[in-house]
Amino acid sequence: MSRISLIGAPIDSGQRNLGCLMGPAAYRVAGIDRLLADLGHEVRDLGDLTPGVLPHASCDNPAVDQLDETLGWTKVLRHRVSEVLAGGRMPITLGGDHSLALGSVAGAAEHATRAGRPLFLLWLDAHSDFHTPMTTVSGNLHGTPVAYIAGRSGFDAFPPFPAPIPAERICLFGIRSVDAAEHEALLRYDIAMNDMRVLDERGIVAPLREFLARVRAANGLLHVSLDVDFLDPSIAPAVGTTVPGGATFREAHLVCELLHESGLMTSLDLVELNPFLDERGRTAKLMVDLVGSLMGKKVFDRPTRSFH
Ligand code: B3U
Ligand code: MN
Ligand code: MN
Repeated sequence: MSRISLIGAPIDSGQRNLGCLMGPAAYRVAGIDRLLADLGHEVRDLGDLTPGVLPHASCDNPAVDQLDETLGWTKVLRHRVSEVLAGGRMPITLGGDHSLALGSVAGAAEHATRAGRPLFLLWLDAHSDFHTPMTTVSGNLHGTPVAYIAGRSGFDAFPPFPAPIPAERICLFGIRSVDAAEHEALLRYDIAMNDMRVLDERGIVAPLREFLARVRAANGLLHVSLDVDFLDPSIAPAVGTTVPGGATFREAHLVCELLHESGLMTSLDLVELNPFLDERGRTAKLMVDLVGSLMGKKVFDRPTRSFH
C-alpha cells in the first residue's frame, strides 16, 4: 500500500479556457481521498497551493501568455513535489492545466537526482506539448512542458530544468494533435511516439509494456502525467481542448491497471479537468475512477501471473 499526498494545484495560467482552477475541488467532491483510503492507502491532503509573490519576467515571443503566473506555480510545485517524494510518499498533483507539469516533473527530477535513480516520463495526452516559449503560436504554456523536461532551449525565463530527461526515457501516448513546429522538433528527438496510428494498429498493451519494461530494467522512477484529453471527448467532455478519437473507457482503465500491476509509478499529475465544462460531474468521476484503477482497484482480484 502507498502513502499518498494530494497536492491541489488550481492553475489556469497555461491556457485561456477559464475553469481548470476548479479542478482540485472537483476531484475532492468526486471523492478521490475516500476512494484511495478505501483501497488501503494512507492519504494526506495537503490542500491547495498558491503561487506566492510573482516574478516579473519577459520573453522574446510576445504571444506568450501569463508567463509570471506560470513561473510562480512552477517554483512552488517543484518544491512541493520534490519534498513529498523525499518524505517517501507519492505525490498526486490535482490540476489545474498542464502547465503545472513544468513544476511537478521538475520536482520529480530533482528527487530522482538526489536518489541517484533515472526518471522516466509517461505522457498520456492528445497533444505532444513539445513547444518552447519561442515556438508556441497560441502562447499557451500548457503546450510546453515536454520540451522543458527534455531540455530544449528557449526556456530562458524558467529556472534550468534539473537533469533533463533523455528522449529514450520519455513516452508520449495517445497523441493525435501535433503542431508543425512540434513535429519538426520531435523528428530530432528519439522519444517513443505512440500516436493513435500506432495504438490503433498495435493496441495499447504492447507499447505500454515495452516502455514499462525499460523503466523496470533501469530501476527507474516513473512520473505519469494524465491529461483529460487523452480520453475520448464522448466520455470526458470537461476539457478546453477536445480532440476526437481518444482513448476509450476500457482502454483508459486498462492503461491504468497495467500501470498499477507494474508497481512502477512514483508520481502522478491529473491535468486539464475543467469542471465548468463538465456534464453533471461525469468527467471528474471518470478521472477519479481511473485513479482507482491506477492505485489498485480491480473488477476481480486474480493473481496477476495468470495473465502472463
Ligand atoms: N499545441 C497547441 C494545442 C494544445 C497543446 N496542449 C493543449 N492544446 N492542451 C498549443 O496551443 O500549443
Ligand atoms: Mn497536455
Ligand atoms: Mn492535451
